[in-house]
Amino acid sequence: MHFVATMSIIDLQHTASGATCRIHELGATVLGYRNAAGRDVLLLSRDAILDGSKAIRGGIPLVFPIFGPPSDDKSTMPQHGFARNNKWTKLSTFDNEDAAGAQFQLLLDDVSAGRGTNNPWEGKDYNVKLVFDIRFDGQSLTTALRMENTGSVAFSFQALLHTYYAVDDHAALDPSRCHVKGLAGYEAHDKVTGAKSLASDEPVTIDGEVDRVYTPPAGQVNAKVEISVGTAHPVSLQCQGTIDESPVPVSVVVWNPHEAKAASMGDFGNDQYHEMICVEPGILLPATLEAGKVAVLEQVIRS
Ligand code: TA6
Repeated sequence: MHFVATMSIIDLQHTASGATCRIHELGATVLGYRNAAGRDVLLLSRDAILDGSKAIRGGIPLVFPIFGPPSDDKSTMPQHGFARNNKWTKLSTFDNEDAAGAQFQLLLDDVSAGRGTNNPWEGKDYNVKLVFDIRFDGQSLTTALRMENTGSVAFSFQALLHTYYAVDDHAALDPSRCHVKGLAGYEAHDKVTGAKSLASDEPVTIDGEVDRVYTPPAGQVNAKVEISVGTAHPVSLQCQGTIDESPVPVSVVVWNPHEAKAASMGDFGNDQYHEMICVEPGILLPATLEAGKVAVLEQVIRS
């Protein structure tokens, strides 16, 4: 049993609207956001492990510096990198008329889990400061991951906000009540079948295990999608990414594990594939951050 640092959960309220947000120090993972209408917009697995020993299943896990498994199979860095596997430091919280929120930070020096070996993050060449800003009001939740290359050499990276949306009424597999609009024209890479195709105007629905990376067409940078989540009003998602203040393309991953994969995840309720859809914006195309430069990935969720 490896030592697990004591970690806490921070509960925030936006007094003016009554909206609330809950954040875990592990990975600065947003566990939940309840809007002014009292709806829980995000899904946290009922079996999520919250003792700090494992990345949290649900809410908004932060993915950095890699998305998916390492491209070099000699690297032992875990899937989705180290940002979500380490204790972040809460720098501040706020609650005013307009919004409430918090700021968290993770320095590479404080990364004790998930750096892995046989990869350039193992040594002292790379350095990074991650700052995560959370801001919410009665109808919206904004999360922004700021990555600053504090080292002396450039590094390549991927970054993604792995957001789990709650779907009401167990309706995730009902195409009329759960779907994603706004990905027409993107290139869809289906990680289940390996197929690549041009996404049509048809909404993306959950008809089995769905694990697709949608890459925007040339010239498109920001992502703007609408997510139907059962009986509630659709959620709108806008996301932008910048490197050294210049916009970069934002890809969008849509994932639902469906029955078999849900049953194979010990930290996920076997039936919970009926009550969630992941819509995950990220900087996934090859990206390099020069020494001293800053990248930002920001999503605005309106419900
Ligand atoms: O959401 C896309 C994805 O890469 C899926 O392939 C699936 O692995 C999911 O992330 C969850 O990954 P995790 O490492 O959190 O179990």
